[in-house]
Amino acid sequence: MLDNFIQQGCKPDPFTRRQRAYLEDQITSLMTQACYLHYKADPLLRPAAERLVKKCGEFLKEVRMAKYSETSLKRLDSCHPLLQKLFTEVVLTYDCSILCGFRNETDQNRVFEEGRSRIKWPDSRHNSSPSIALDVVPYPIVWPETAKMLSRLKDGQTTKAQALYSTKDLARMYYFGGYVLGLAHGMGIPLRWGGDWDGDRDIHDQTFDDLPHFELVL
Ligand SMILES: [Ca+2]
Ligand SMILES: [Zn+2]
Repeated sequence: MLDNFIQQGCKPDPFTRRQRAYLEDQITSLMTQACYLHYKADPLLRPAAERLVKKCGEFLKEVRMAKYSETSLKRLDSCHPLLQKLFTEVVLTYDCSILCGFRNETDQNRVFEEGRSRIKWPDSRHNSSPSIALDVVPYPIVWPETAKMLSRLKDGQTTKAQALYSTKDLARMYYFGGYVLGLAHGMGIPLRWGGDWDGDRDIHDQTFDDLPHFELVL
């Protein structure tokens, strides 16, 4: 069964979560066997065992990375290797979508005009290549615009349920921000978040919130 999966390849992400969990189990077991061979068996077998461990490691990485959509992966590819390392790890335990990595001149100046960024090209951390900033949100996404649109449908009256949903969604952003910061700290990756720019754990001391925004402090 595993061979069939390997022959099919894993692009673009044909696995369900259950299949992925199965694959990870199988590969981990293969790696354990290969490690055993490597340390206990005839030295002549060691190169083959080492190759198997390497191949399994690469495949495991690919299977894990496939949890992002192709669009998210493409955006992640435009980012600094440390951001790639961190967010490859994040998605394993917290499903999320990457909205933006590198941003070109047109896009940067557009988000400036729209008030979504305070910075014009080429001064944003999204403007270096590879990008040292990344915008990412927990999955599934509920845009504030969607909540507003729903409320307009009710003659401008936001229902209690909609208001609660919108508030909870904001809470999810803070939950995710804290989670990512904690993981980055554990991995020794210096990270700044748009929900607490000065990193003093106080989220009420800033005038501009950019909750999906994470950047490396280099
Ligand atoms: Ca702060
Ligand atoms: Zn950003």
